[in-house]
Amino acid sequence: MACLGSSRLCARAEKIRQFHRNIASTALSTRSFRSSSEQAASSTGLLRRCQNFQNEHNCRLNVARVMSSMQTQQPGSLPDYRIDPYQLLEDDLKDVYEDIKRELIGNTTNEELRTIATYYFGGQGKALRPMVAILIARAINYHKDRNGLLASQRQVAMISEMIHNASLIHDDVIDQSDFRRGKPSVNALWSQKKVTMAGDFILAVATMMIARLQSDDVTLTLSQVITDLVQGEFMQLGSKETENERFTHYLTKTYRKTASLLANSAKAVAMLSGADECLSEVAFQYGRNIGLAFQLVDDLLDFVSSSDAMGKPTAADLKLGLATAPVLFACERYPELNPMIMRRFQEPGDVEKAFELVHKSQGLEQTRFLAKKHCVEAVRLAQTLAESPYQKSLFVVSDLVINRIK
Ligand code: GRG
Repeated sequence: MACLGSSRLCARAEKIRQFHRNIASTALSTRSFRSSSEQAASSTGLLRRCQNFQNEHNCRLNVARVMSSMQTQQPGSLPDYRIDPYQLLEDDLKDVYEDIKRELIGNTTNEELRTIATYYFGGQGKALRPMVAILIARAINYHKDRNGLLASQRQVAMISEMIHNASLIHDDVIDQSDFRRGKPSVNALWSQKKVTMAGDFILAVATMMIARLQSDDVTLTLSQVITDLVQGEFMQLGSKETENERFTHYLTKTYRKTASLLANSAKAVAMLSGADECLSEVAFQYGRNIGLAFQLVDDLLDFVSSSDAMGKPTAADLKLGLATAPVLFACERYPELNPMIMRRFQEPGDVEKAFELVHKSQGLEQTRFLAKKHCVEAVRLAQTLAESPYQKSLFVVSDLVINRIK
């Protein structure tokens, strides 16, 4: 796992430095960011809607904003960091999958259930969620003059990956996917009934692990993730009529399906560290911004990455009838996308036409721009923590998210 992360980071060291330079030269001062965002969103006003969304959904962010505004140094002016977060956390992460598998196997004697439930813990994933949870935990512990990682915080990192993989299993059943991570997806190998129950089993074992932590606050925080995931998936089944409603709907869905897990896991480890409300909020907002950026890049990669790199087919979202950020942005330049969005790209030629229009529009650039905005915000929040290798790694994570190719 650490090797995977390391080689990925090595290959991107230059990109990372470039990203810091880009941040410095484009988006970091509020004024220049505003003018750039106006450019990117042009006549559309979509970015303004995104900002409205952010305001509505983040009233609590004000605390973090006040804290971060006390910092004078901007992320763009930071020196380059050549830290590999996966390498830094090598000891913490190396047995995460083995420990998860031990928990799952220890809770059933049914061999087939064991095999299905452990199938996605084979080490092919990026382990983003445990990595971010442990990084935040260590950065916050350091901030509070406490070295090391609590066993309970490492448990949260494991629980986070378990909830993630349970949701992937259910998602693969719903979408009837054939491939994930370059392998046959779980539902391609076993029946839907067995696979769905295996997903439930992972969630149940994760719930036992949450109970063992004996913290009502952590239980509430992590339970919220599961309600968000389900609601996010439900939202994806419906469409909205107007462009305005559609973007708000998309961003709320994105928060619930992807960002909530990172945000609430970060908050849970902060609470276990004894963080007060302000500090827990910094952790939450860091995870939330990283999660939103991650999903925006995911939606972008669906249009530009090869299926080999992604380990699943490209333009998968369009084929599933989903209009993600690149399409929603493109729609402003090419309104003919509207009826296609409403019929969920069901008519012959819809997927191909929508794909072409997205590439002809500024939709991909606008999506990347919005993702960068969230990364910049994540870096700004991380800057409010005491300087440490873990804090610096939180900056690097934002680079990894924006520059990832798979
Ligand atoms: C059973 C908890 C539960 C939920 C049911 C199906 C569903 C409701 C929610 C689906 C949530 C989902 C699959 C969101 C997609 C998030 C996402 C971007 C996944 C890909 O993450 P990566 O690239 O995956 O980090 P790896 O393979 O690296 O682990």
